[in-house]
Amino acid sequence: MSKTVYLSLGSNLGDRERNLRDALDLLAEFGLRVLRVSSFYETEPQGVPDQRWFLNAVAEAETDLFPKQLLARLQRIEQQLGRRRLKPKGPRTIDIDILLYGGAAIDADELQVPHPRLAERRFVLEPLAEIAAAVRHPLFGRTMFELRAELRADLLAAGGVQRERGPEWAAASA
Ligand code: GSY
Repeated sequence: MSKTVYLSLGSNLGDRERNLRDALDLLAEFGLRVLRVSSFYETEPQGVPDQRWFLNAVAEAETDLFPKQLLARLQRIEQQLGRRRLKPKGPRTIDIDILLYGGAAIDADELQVPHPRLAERRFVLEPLAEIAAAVRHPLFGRTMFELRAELRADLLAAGGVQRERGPEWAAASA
């Protein structure tokens, strides 16, 4: 049975916008139906600060793939786009994370869903709340709108996030 999934996409190497758009195109080729895409957000790097800002977005998609199949497809997309990771938490061509897989809670070595840092990442919550405000976190029971509003003040201050391009980019590229 098909599931609704939410994916986080981020890039801070090369042509970041091209990388996000190519990844979104490849999702459709790899067994997902992309239903909605957030605006693109220019975001301050979290973790390792001394690197270029990221371009981040969130996509809502439907898929019949099981979670680990989905993870494997996303990793193939990252490889196809020439993902390079020069150091942990450092610059990367493209990063695609599974944020939510329906209402599932998965705690395996290679895959944790909901994404364990979803509720503390402004670069995730800002685009996620834009397209899925009423969706509830399967473990915390809070909506994405609430989680976005409840982000700790220090994280808000630390994580610069600016809406860069609205969903109209999709029409422009059609
Ligand atoms: O897994 C996410 C990669 N990543 C990002 C990101 O996508 N955006 C921002 N702003 N900071 C990040 N730090 C890491 S690691």
